[in-house]
Amino acid sequence: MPTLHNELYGAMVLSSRAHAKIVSIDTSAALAHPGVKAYYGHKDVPGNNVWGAAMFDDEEIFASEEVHCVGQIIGVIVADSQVIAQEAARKVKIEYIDLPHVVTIDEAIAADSFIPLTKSIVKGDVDAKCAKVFEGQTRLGGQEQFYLETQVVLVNNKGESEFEIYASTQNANETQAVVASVLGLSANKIACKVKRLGGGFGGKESRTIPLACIMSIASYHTKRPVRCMLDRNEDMAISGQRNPFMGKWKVGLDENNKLVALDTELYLNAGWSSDLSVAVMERALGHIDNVYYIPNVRAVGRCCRTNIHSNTAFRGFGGPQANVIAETYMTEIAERIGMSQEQFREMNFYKEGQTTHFNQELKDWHLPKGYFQLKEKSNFDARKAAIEEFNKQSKWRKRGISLIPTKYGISFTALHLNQAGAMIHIYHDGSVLLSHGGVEMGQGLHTKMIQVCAEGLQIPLDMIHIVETSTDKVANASPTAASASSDMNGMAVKDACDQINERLEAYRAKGLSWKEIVHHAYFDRVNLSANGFYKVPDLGYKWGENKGQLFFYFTMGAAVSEVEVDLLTGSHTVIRSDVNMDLGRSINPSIDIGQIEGAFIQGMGWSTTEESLYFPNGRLFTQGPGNYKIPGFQCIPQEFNISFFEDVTHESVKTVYKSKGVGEPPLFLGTSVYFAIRNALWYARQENGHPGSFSLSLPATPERIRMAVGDSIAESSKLEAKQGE
Ligand code: MTE
Ligand code: LUZ
Ligand code: MOS
Repeated sequence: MPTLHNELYGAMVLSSRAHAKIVSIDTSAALAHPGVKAYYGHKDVPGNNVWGAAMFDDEEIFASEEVHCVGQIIGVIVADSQVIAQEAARKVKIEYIDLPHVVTIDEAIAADSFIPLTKSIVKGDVDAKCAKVFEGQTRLGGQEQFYLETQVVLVNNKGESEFEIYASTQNANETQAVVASVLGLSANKIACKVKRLGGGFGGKESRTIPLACIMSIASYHTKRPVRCMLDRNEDMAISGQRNPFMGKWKVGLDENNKLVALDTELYLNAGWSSDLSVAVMERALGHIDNVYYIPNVRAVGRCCRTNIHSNTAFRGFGGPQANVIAETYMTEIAERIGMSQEQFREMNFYKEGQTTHFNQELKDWHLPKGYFQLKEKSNFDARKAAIEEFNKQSKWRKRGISLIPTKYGISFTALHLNQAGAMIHIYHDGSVLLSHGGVEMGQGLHTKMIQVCAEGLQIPLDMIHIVETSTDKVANASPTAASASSDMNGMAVKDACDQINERLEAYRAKGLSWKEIVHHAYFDRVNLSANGFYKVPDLGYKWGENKGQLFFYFTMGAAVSEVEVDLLTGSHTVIRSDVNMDLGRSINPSIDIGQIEGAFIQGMGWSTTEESLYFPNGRLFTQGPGNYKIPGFQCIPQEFNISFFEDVTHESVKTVYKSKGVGEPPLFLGTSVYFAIRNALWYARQENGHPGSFSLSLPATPERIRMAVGDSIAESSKLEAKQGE
């Protein structure tokens, strides 16, 4: 956006300590810097200095007495330009007294440092009799969202206590609400507007809000527009990442190797504040079964409070983390009982009509069908045999293959968020201005909403325009998240179309063109605007009671990946990946294929090359693209095939045009690359005298792969790799 008249820039003053008492703040040198207008801290907050993204208000906008992580915001320097503001911000001198801190999940457990809300799902009796019992532990790391556009906010103080906020947020409504609270104003004075995002991936579901509040405070006091766009290092250090997880599991089988019981404790690293972490844990608990029927389950989830940036939503939101833990216990148990991976999975698949551990009946359960379609299409059995042959011939290069399924529950686990609104204005020339509650972040939501509107009003796509998402067009919108935005906003758009169609019915009956209809209706004084609304029906899960529906439906799919691993360097190449998914009746297959590809690559990056590391003092080590490796072009599978389930019904799916949410569900399937790498390592270990099962923490970086080969070189240089949490 072009610079506004009189615009200022805000640069944050950040904590350099993981946990400390603030003794003094000296801003004199910073304020003496030419071009600097002001410094604002916690004493300058006109309203409430405390907020929270979900269940707890446990975050200060500006740290007052104590800091809880490196990068926590203490104050803001406002200046004429970005360079001046950043330079001056570095001149603010802060004295601290250090306090004890924890960085990892293990340290938090040892220090008993948890967010005080433990969630659990219990069904049946986990102490039921089992023929065999297996135990293990799975660890997986965080992930930086790495949207191309970093967090950015521009606040315009319009006078008369009115503020306009342009923010890179997936959550305009909550931005409006929290800014109002922080400024001590009512929500009707604050408008938050979003044109589009250069990617969000969950990282802008809540973590843009503090930035919006701070720029609003600066704009409030200076009475001028204030902007801030984090640079990449700042963004990575302070705006939070995917929650790392650790899962302890104990799994019981009957004498025929059917799953009988799962007893599991999940831990996530929340960082310094609760943010969305408890909701992430709820979703994780609901995905710990993946696609397997387990009659007796006890799943307990605890969120560790640590002294790192506050971790947050990232595409999948705890679902992929739980699915990884599930597929790890499936993989390791298959190895321990000496059964083929595929056979052990297939015999434990849910069947139509069975209920999950959260007591939801599976309807239109086509996972087994789609899985077998993929197995056949990808020529799985023949390729597996060919890999065995290849591996017999090749000592230092091994190939591996995996076939990994998933199901993903669509709905916000927080009931109230499952609502959406839309607004349609038809102008006298027949053109339509469409607004809905969702944000466009590259996922194609606006395109789909225009399609729904065009279908609803029976007019061409090019007569409809969406300008932006704005809290003054659609109020109380939920975040654009949980892959539910097409479903929910689509229904709200359809509702608005239905209202208008009812009013225009008489004109349509006359066989008039659209322009004529609108023209006549206008002169007859017919209301040509409509406000659509939708609430997702049937939901209402009760935690603790384990009753009521948690998800509206499930999106499901499976992936096959084949890799070749260089055992000497630990590097790998993805030879081929195939994905087969059930997306109902897709509104836009091109967009959906793009979503599957993008999510898959992100899941692949998370489970292979992307590793967040911290110094023991709590500072993020992997703070830029130089030492945090997202997938590049050469990482993409050399052959990459996407398809949809064939020949399946969607009787129970009550969404708009029976389409299904797609944004997050395929992400987990990217870990099929990790499981293929693990499979290649299994062959290597057999040869190197380490038959049987083994654990491989995620991500499978070259270092971890190399050390897992089990050859004499690796054995003689064994150093425990530091965990990614
Ligand atoms: N695709 C692109 N290109 N950019 C994004 O930021 N975010 C993902 C997914 N696909 C994202 C994306 C996430 S985290 C979610 S929840 C969904 O899109 C949200 O949009 P939807 O509800 O319209 O699917
Ligand atoms: N956000 C949220 C989400 O607040 N609740 C959810 O259940 C959710 N699920 C996926 C992604 N974001
Ligand atoms: Mo997506 S993690 O629900 O923004």
